[in-house]
Amino acid sequence: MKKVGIIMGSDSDLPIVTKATDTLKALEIPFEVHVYSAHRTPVEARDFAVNARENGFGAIIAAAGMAAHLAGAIAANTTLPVIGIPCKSSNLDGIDALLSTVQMPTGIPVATVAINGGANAALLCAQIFAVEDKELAAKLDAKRASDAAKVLEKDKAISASF
Ligand code: RP5
Repeated sequence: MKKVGIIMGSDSDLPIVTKATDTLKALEIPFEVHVYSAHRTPVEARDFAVNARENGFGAIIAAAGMAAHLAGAIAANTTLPVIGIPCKSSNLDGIDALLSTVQMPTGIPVATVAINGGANAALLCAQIFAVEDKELAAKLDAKRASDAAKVLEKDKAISASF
C-alpha cells in the first residue's frame, strides 16, 4: 500500500496531526510525519513534494495555521492528492488558516477539511486509497457502521432520560 505523507508547519500543530495519525493507525495505513514549513523551510517542503510520488506516497496531508500556505505550496509541487488541515493557532481562531488553505487558484487543488479536522483528513486519504483497495473499503464501511451504532446508543440513552 502507498504511504500517506503528513507535513505540519510547526510542531505546535502536533495535537491536530495526532488525530490524523491515530485514524491512519486504526486503519493500518502506513504514514510518515514531518515538520516542514512553507515559510521557514520552503526548500525542504518543496523537495518533499517533488519526490513524494517516487518515494512511495499516495497522498499528502498538510497541516498549518495562521497564513497557512503549506498545503498550497505542497500541491504546487506534486500531482498527488493534497489534503489541507487549517489549524487554529492564532487570535483569528483558524479562519485565517481556513481561507489561506481553501482558496486555491484553478489548476492547483487542495482538498480542505474543517478547522482542526485531523481525523477527516486521514479518512479522506483512506477513501482515496480505498478506490483501488477492497479490504480498506470494507474497513471504512465497518467504521461507518460502528460510528452509527454509537450514535443510536446515545439516542436510546437520551431518549430514555426524558
Ligand atoms: C504556522 O504557524 C504553523 O503551522 C503553526 O500553526 C503556526 C504557529 O507556529 P509556531 O510559531 O507555533 O511555530 O506556520
